[in-house]
Amino acid sequence: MTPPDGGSLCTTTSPIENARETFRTDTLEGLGATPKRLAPKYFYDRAGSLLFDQICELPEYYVTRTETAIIEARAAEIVKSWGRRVRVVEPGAGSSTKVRMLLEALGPERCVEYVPVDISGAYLAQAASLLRADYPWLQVTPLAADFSVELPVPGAVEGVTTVIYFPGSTIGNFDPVEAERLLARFRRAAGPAGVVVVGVDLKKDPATLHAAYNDAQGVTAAFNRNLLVRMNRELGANFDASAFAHYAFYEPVRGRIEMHLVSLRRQEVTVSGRRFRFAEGESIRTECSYKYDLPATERLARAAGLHLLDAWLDDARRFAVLELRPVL
Ligand code: AVJ
Repeated sequence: MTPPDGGSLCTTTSPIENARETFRTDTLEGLGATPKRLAPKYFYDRAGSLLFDQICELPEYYVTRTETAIIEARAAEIVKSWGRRVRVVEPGAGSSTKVRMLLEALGPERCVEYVPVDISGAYLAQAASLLRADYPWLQVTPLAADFSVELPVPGAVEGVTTVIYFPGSTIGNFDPVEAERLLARFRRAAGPAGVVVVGVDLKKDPATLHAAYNDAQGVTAAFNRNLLVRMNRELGANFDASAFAHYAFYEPVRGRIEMHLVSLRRQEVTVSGRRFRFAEGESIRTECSYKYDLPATERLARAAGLHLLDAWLDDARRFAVLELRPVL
């Protein structure tokens, strides 16, 4: 018998199989589109996450270093207005040292809970146990979810402020419409008395931006090409990674870095049993990384029902940590 919704009778799909199927569907759709594209969230398999950690250490990649320095210098000031009892929720929690500085600034007195949110349950469990070991007083409640789709944070206890902490300029990966939706989702998850803290990379000299995505050691190139390796492994694809060039540039009209993988020859590739043709010089866009100025972040926040309460910048104004609050 066919179920009424026409779906499959087999309902026992593991989260891993589920994630694999979403990767497959998104990839086939993106490679079938003109121009070809892939979603940057798929960079972060195990190898990709390690490569990203390496990117954060590169001399050209000022982003992480700058944001970390801002948080380190201003943590006490940043957490000051968050209320007496605080729950920190971190969508896309990385192996981040940044949130640790905030948790420490809050201390056991004020910090009642930390909720790391990540698609990968395995990753989350590991991150949670590391945090529990370093902060025995901290209640860590991992949440497995794709925050770009939903952020199912349980309602806060009365008297506890929910802070949605979204560092790293990950917001830059979302186009303006998606970024507005994402911030509105954060506002709802934080609740009317909540706080949304976002790290954004700022517009600057294009040569500095260009260098940050074209490092001399080729780590960013390896990070970009790893997506091909991942498709080969997880989707039974047959990409020849050496037949694609890493290409990244700043596009000043939209104010974004674009990363591409450019086919070095005419070729045909099979992904999950489907064939895709590449002309010589044809590209797959793998990432957009939007850069903001402060007025643009204010407009974005407003559109999402938030207002800019405070902003912390480094002296060179390369990066901003924004505190947003719901417009009541
Ligand atoms: C994690 C999205 C902030 O856009 O700078 C780094 C990812 N891509 N180098 C960024 C990235 C290439 C990064 N974000």
